[in-house]
Amino acid sequence: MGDGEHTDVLVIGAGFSGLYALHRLRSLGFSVRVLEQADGVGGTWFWNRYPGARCDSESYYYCYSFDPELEREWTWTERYPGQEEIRGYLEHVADRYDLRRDIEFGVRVSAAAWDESGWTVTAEDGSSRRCRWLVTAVGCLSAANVPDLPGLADFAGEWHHTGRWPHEGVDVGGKRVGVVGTGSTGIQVIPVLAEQAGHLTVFQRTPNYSIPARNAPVSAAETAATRADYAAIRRVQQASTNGHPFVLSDVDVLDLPADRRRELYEAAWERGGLRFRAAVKDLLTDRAVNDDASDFIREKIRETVHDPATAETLTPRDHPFATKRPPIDTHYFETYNRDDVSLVDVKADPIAAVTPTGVRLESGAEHRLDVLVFATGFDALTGPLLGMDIRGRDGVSLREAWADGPRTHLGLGVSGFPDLFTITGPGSPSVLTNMPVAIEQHVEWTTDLLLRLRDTGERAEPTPEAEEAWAHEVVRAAEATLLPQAASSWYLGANVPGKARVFLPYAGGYARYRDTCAEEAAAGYPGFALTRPTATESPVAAAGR
Ligand code: NA7
Repeated sequence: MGDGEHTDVLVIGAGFSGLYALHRLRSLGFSVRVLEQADGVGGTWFWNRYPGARCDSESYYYCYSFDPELEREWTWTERYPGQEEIRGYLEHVADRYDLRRDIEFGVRVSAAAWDESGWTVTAEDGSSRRCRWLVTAVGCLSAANVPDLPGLADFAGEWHHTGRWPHEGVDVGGKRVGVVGTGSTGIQVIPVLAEQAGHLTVFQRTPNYSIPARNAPVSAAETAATRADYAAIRRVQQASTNGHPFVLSDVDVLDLPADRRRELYEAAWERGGLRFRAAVKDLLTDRAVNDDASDFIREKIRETVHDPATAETLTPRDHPFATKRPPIDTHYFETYNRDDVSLVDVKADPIAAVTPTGVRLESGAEHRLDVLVFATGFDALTGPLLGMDIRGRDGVSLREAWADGPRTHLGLGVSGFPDLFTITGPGSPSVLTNMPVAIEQHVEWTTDLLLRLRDTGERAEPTPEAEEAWAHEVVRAAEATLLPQAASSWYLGANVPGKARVFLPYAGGYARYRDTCAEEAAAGYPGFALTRPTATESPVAAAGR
């Protein structure tokens, strides 16, 4: 294994996507190697080890569905799986399907270049490998976004991005800790750090909505009921917009009398989590409905947070609920009632610099800190791909091709980059869905196409016309919702300075997307140019099998 090796397929990344791609491709007789920069499997769940890291999807459906035996043998312990439990699950999957023998750990891919005979993939250590088909399984939220703050290098304390949390943990006991960011991650980490730190200061730029998660242990009876019902649960997921097994409400909330509407919201608040969204019909398409639901959450913030000024600072008013990824929490708003927690509004008074002793705001106010935590998110969807120098036909780089924002066909392929497949790429529903559902569909669709290519000897490359049409569909789908109204959303690339403002995921819904992909396959892949290499070219596949 290693330098100079040659396989049918190289997969980059050993998270949910890479593991399933390896399993399925190998089962179909392809030679496959997975290159993973980390020392273990898990992808996002390998790196995000910050205190409180937990999935917002519920455990019984945040998992693979491809093998009923796997569903029967794995037992989840909590309603929402914590980071360690998810990593344990993926390690179990790696062992159960004997995947590790085809994974090289500690190999960080820096470049990939296509020529007429296939792909050459180069790692940071200088080693290179060849393949016919290149599959990126690099995740959507894996390129950490650390703000470029002057003085950070001279900070005398320690600082960490939540997505690169030290494996040995961080001792914050009794220390002055600052957290920048109040997205899903900040909302998870803040209550836990508040319990441990001497004093916690939260630097908030944009206030966020959050729904109580209502995490709890899963009882044996619940596990048994889920197992008995799994086939039906999976059917609901497959027919859904977001890959969650929730049946969306058909009640028009604005037609309800005030007391009934209140009851509906209160019941959804009590159930908690992402199910809150499902309780409100047309939440993401009807602004009046959304305003009403948003008002309810704003009221809950006022009820929960004792100090009215702090409550007001925490109250989101700049975007409709759920137009940014809606966080769910355990005692997030309650945390601001602690004497040892303070909130700083860095929209009103932005961070000017990090000093050796803490953070200085533009007003000159100083906050002394021992530990600074950046819960500042990710260069989403495009970041992990553009972090590698991927070059297609005529040496054109993906960075050049995507200078004005990413363009793909179905999120899975890019014109000018033959035989490259981007699992959960930009333009796929990925982050708008419960990820394992999207991942299984992407992997199965891609591997089906690879089977055809293996049989025919063809190359596959999206046509510019198909890419253009899909770009329009991505825009149309987003504009049919309220999602683009959140100006500071990472869905739009707005969180990364200089990033093109393009709506990144496909908002048309998982079920619709899956049907579109199925139609593409049934019609013989009209969105792809399927070409046979000329006699003078020597496809890697011929040598590789
Ligand atoms: P998010 O959702 O991108 O949140 C990042 C937070 O950090 C958000 O509150 C940002 O404010 C804030 N931020 C980012 N840069 C800065 C700077 N320079 N100064 C102050 N505040 C800043 O990332 P998460 O990790 O929480 O969640 C990512 C996804 O992971 C999540 O949506 C789930 O899908 C799982 P902003 O809102 O941009 O004003």
